[in-house]
Amino acid sequence: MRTQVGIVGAGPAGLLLSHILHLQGIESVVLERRSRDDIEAIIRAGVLEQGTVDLMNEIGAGDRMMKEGFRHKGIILRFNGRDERIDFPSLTGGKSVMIYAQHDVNKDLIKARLATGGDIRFETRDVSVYDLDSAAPKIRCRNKEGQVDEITCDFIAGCDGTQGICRPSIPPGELNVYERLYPFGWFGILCKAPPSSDELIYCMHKRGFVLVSTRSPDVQRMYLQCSPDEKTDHWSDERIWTEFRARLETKDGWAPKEGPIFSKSVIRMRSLVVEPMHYGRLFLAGDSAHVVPPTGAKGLNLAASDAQILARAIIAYYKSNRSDLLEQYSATALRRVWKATRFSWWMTSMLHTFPGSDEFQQRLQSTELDYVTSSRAGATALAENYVGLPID
Ligand code: FAS
Ligand code: PHB
Repeated sequence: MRTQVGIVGAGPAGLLLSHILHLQGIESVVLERRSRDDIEAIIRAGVLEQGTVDLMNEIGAGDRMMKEGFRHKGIILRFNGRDERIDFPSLTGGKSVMIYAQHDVNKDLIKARLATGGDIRFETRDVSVYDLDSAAPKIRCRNKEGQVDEITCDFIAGCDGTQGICRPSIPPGELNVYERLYPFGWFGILCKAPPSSDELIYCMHKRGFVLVSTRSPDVQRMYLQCSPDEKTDHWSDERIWTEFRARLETKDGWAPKEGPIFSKSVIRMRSLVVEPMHYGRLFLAGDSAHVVPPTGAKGLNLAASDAQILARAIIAYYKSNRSDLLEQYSATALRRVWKATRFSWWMTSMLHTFPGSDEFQQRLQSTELDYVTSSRAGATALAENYVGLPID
């Protein structure tokens, strides 16, 4: 069969790209190895930048987000037992963020795609891509009935995440890989409890970082810094709450709202960027091209901005017979990717306790937090990066 754009991966990058193209009358086929239920249940990100919120509304997939999501106008930085708030609207000309879970974003996009005749093939196996440097790149795959399909495309979008097949399909030597591994991970929990705070708390503590986030009025998402190869079954609920209480302690005796924990997972922390983000007629978008530590809440949002930049270039190709935006796609996307990579590295470095860090290092980090929260220039730099930098 033939299509205009073959998309590998039905995560936020692939689904957004497919729907934006559809709204401009451009056809695509999305191939996804997981089931629809899996995609709609995945526990990942939870913060949407202003730009991602606007995009979801522009493409007509934002209604439930606007009803059920939580608009957050700031975050709290906790260090040395005290809280300092960063107010987004006053520092960014009115911008804010939305707390809305990634699996809900996926769910809304899949619904919007299927409601408009979208071709998403779940449980597709053995996907491979080839003839990438030809005018007719191809995807071979096995559908859930076991039949082999071959799809000839004008373009292939590699939206298959960090463990996908698209990036490794680019010949060796064609890509430069920039990577930084962090000597810690995040121990993430979901628990049945009321919110402990009206806004997210990013807490720096010598026992390790903590993030207090949320999902709904009765489901909370929290993370604590742990060793990169931590085992979830070594942590009883009581041990987890003891650690949260110890690290989140404030001078006025603040304590988290506790409740039964129904999900525990360990997230590894790394920064990774590959350049360029395309090879021939294969274009990488989202985690297939870059990974950021979640401290800056950028992963999902970068997938969205890549999809927007790539869609713009593909639309210009079909509508105005222009290929310059396609040629510039990698450079345009990478400018924003590196800014988000720097911000995520900076937040991670400022807020985590590095193994072997001495008193001097800890003083530097709390002084940086003191500067960022007491200087308008410092707070503005954090706020404008957090709510999302504009797309060039
Ligand atoms: P995705 O990984 O979301 O989607 C890629 C899709 O491609 C998947 O559905 C996969 O099944 C499919 N695929 C892969 N290989 C395939 C193949 N061979 N054939 C067909 N389909 C294939 N960010 C945060 O801000 N906060 C968090 O708490 C957070 N937690 C995370 C936890 C984990 C374990 C991971 C991996 C990431 C987390 N992130 C988090 C970052 C996350 O939000 C990503 O940035 C976001 O999912 C990127 O979206 P996509 O690029 O669409 O990739
Ligand atoms: C989340 O809610 O999952 C979340 C929020 C902010 C982050 C990372 C994760 O920086």
